[in-house]
Amino acid sequence: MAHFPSGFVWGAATASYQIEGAVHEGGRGVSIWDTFAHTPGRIRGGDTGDRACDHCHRFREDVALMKGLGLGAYRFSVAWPRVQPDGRGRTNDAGLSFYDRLVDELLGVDLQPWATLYHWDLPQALEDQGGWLSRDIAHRFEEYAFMVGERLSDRVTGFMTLNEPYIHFLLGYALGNHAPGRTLGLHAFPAAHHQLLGHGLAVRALREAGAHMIGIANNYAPAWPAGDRDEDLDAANRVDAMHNHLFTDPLIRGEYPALALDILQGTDPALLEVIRPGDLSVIAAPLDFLGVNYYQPDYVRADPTGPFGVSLGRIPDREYTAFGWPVVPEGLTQTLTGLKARYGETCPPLYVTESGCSAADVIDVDGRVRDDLRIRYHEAHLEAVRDAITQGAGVRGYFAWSLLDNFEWAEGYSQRFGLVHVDFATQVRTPKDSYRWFQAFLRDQT
Ligand code: GBH
Repeated sequence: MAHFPSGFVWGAATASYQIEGAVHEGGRGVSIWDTFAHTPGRIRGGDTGDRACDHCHRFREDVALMKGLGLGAYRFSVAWPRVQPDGRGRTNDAGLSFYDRLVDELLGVDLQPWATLYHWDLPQALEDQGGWLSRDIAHRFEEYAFMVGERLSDRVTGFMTLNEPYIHFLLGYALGNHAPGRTLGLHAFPAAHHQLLGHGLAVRALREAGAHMIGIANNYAPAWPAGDRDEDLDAANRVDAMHNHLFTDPLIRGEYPALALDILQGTDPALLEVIRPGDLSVIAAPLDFLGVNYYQPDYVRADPTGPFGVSLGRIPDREYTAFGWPVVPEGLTQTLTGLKARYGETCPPLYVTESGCSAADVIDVDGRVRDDLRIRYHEAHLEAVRDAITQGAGVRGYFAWSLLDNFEWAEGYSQRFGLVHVDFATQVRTPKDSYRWFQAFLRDQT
């Protein structure tokens, strides 16, 4: 495979609740994911993140694994309840110290730390006060962002405010398959707006705290109509508005997409009252980069019974991951060039902040972990990134999801996304074939 531009950032990504464990240690508060995972019936197999990859105790080993792979960067998330157990007021110094040690360990071996402030593990105390449905939370997030920024901005390369506000809004507040498990349908819109408002306030707070490279990690999916009926084309436009544009137009253009406003207005005109004068200029705080998490296109059919009048289907005739998601690398090219086309000169530099797949591992008698699907997956998606660069989308980095097999939310430990296999009973880490492949690929890049 041809070479990537020099200075291209190569990394792996993880998230706090998915790997850290140590949920009762170091003064950490309870998060909505602790509550949700301990509610019977929510997570496959009754799994929880109580121990996960025990990363809090094993982070040195995990950093060494990344170094061994040849990566130059690591995207992790900070657990809000570890740093501020009640989501307001008191800082928990032991929690901040953990991230201090992690960052120093990374710098010690020349890995750039990239920190996400919020990857869905809200302090339960804030959920009890309305969570992201309540406007106050945006200010709580601002305060928390400043706290983390003050402590880490002298050493962290890139900050991301939120991870995938769309997925958090949709699965957490509209459909309920993620924490906090609310099923409000489009009446969950305040959770979208308040995340965006919190993002804008946090960008400002991080800058005041000395951060210089600030972005967000959004989930993107090109909307593909499943048929050529006009209804399906309309349905695809609605999904594009609600999934992609709703969480990006405000950041870059300072306005909500008209189609999304129509859809919300049609659901309940009162929903738009959460947007107050001045909010959009806060939300549009200048960004240094835009993080792109990509998995697959939305394959859309008109369906009056579904949210925003659509249902999502499965793209036919593809290779499928262990999750059943189709492998569609050209959707990543389309996403990256689409962002550049929509926002033009105002499009911030792009980083792929997540890309990866779940694959059933085949473990040989000698302990070798074969995951050919994952190798094909990353190979094809890297080629897709190169195509986007050739077509003029400024892409500056690629973070594989994920470093380790981990707690895959509602699927518990049943879906494995890691370049490194984790035996959850013993916590033994074993680099998979994809790890070796990536290592060879990176060696070839220099
Ligand atoms: C990311 O979310 C998360 O940031 C990360 O924490 C997580 O572990 C990782 O992805 C893997 O899941 O085929 O119709 O069911 C990704 C959000 C939502 C993207 C579901 C793919 C599939 C839709 N994903 N979507 S469907």
